[in-house]
Amino acid sequence: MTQPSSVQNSISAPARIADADEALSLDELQLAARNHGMPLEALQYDVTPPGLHYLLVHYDIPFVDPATWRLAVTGHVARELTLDLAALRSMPRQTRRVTFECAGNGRARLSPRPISQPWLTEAVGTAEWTGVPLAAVLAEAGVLPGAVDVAFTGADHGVERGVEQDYARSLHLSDAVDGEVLLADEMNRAPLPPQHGAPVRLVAPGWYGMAQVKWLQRITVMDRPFDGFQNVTAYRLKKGDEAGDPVTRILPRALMVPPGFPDFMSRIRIVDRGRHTLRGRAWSGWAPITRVEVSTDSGASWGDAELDPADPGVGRWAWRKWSLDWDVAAEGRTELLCRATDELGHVQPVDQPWNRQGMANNMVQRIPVFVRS
Ligand SMILES: Nc1nc2c(c(=O)[nH]1)N[C@H]1C(S)=C(S)[C@@H](COP(=O)(O)O)O[C@H]1N2
Ligand SMILES: [Mo]
Repeated sequence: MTQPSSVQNSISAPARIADADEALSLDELQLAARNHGMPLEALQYDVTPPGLHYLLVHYDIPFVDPATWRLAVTGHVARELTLDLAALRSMPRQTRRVTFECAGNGRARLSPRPISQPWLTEAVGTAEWTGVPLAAVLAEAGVLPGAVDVAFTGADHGVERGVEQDYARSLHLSDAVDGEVLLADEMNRAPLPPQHGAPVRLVAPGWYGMAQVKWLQRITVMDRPFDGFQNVTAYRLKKGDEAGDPVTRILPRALMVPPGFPDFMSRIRIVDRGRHTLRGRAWSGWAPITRVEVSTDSGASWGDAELDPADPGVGRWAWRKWSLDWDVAAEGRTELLCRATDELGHVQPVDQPWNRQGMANNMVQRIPVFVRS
């Protein structure tokens, strides 16, 4: 790559940590303006309405013509395949309702703040994805003995910390063929919109967003571990310069629809005295949600919310609805908190689980509220 050396230096620097009192920069604002969250009032919907699902794009949204698009299946397989959209769509299809969350969700609230896409807590959304199970396409190609990883490459291209690349991520073979992963060409029963990966993306239920490769053009079955940037350098849980553990499945999180109405600038909620039903959603990519607790006194005490019965028609990958009645007597300020627990016993922490890139941080949500008389 040829670059003026000043550009080269600034873009190849490792991800930076903000100084203690450092404000958000224009670079962070630029990312935040491109990559939007889901307004939390949209937690009311079972399936996030079009345009309200969060969005994250590392580079540019590539312009892909569905008529000339091809998917190559290559590498450690018996038969290399090249599929056009019609060929892919002619295979048996499935639909899954899946909650996605970006691994960087909550990053902007960390202290010190890792400098990257500055998410608050809104990097989430739920959609119905329709497509062909990845396992069926891999079976058609015939995975050879000795395969370990399957890499997925998108049509988007950029440079990240000095490394020029097509966006690519891998799954271990066992995760790729578990029957849950889809090659999806429809979102909410309509063709994928450009920003969500048209014409075809990967949908790996339960995994953080980085695994959901958009604008998919190549699937490479590998007989050695994939060592691409997004697996080996980005998306690692680390405190310093060590390699760190990979970011994988979504840790539990509960979010609440902010009650009352907001102050325009501070977003502080104004609530009247009396009875309110607090509502929200909770999810985990590891196991079903078993408990949601809510605090209405800034974390001093917790009560159990009621979980809506799980709908067997929906499957296990979508968020679960919860609610709790709140009788508000005292005027003044308080904070509302909520936290989820899953069947494996993962509980959301009240204190921040800090790491250098601000990944998989599922610290509880806090909603400042002013109760008026
Ligand atoms: N090709 C490609 N796929 C990608 C990305 C990307 O930048 N390029 N971003 C990933 C990340 S980090 C997230 S969180 C999800 C976001 O999916 P969405 O924008 O459809 O919500 O897409 C993933 N897939
Ligand atoms: Mo992400």
